[in-house]
Amino acid sequence: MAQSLINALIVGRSGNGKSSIGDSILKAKVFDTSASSEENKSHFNSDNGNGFKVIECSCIQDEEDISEHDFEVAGEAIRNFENRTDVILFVMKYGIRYTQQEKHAVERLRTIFGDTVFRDWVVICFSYGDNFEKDKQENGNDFKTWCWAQSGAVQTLFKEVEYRIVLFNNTAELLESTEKELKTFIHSIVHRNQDQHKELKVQNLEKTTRKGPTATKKKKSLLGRLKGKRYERKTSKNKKSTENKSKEKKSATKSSGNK
Ligand SMILES: Nc1nc2c(ncn2[C@@H]2O[C@H](COP(=O)(O)OP(=O)(O)O)[C@@H](O)[C@H]2O)c(=O)[nH]1
Ligand SMILES: [Mg+2]
Repeated sequence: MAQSLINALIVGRSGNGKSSIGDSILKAKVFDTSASSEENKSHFNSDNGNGFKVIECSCIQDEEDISEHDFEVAGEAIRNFENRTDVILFVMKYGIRYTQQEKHAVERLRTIFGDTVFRDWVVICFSYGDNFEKDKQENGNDFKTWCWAQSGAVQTLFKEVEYRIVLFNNTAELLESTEKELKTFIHSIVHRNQDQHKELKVQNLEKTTRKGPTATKKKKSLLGRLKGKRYERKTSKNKKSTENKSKEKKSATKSSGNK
């Protein structure tokens, strides 16, 4: 670990700032922040020596139904790290409400990597730290205070990640203090997972993307599972959440500037 790069998988909803946080961490403009992409983007910066290899992973899509492709994208990212992922950076955007879509993204990560993924692997990375600074000038609260002050589902999520939460202002150079904080959180994750011999794995689908005589059969069985009973239950739940989503959209357009 000391000599090798930290393998960081960046996930989150499109537009939340994954590419920008990737750039901030690598201290270089390498990701494309102008477009969202279906493909994994892998980068590291050997010049500045800050020790990260970063993959922007597009396994979280806003679509109601999860697809086999989402699992494959996640699996491919992990293989790109030669099956040693150190941390998942789950990107959220400061200044927007914790909407159904955000919850949906959280659930999707659990579906792909397992129920304990947040506790075991995630550091939450907030983008739009510049907006936070503006709010701070008005109310004087620092970021930790803001995190503790949140309630409901987002507070539950914060607890689940044991308050491993880092704020990024991607419009400015990465602060030394931010980098240090991030690395401290990552090291705690890495040490615990090494002690417990844990490896990040894609649920159910691990072997299905491997080429081989059984691959087709396994793919079929996965599709069966996705379309089968267990999945139907999820889908009907999702349908409800879509209804909520549209209700929410309506109310969001009515109220502006909510945090
Ligand atoms: N003001 C501000 N804009 C940001 C910040 N982080 C990302 N953005 C902008 O948010 C948009 C989406 O960011 P991007 O990194 O492409 O998100 P992605 O789709 O998750 O990869 C881009 O226009 C970024 O310039 C930030 O910290 N502050
Ligand atoms: Mg991007």
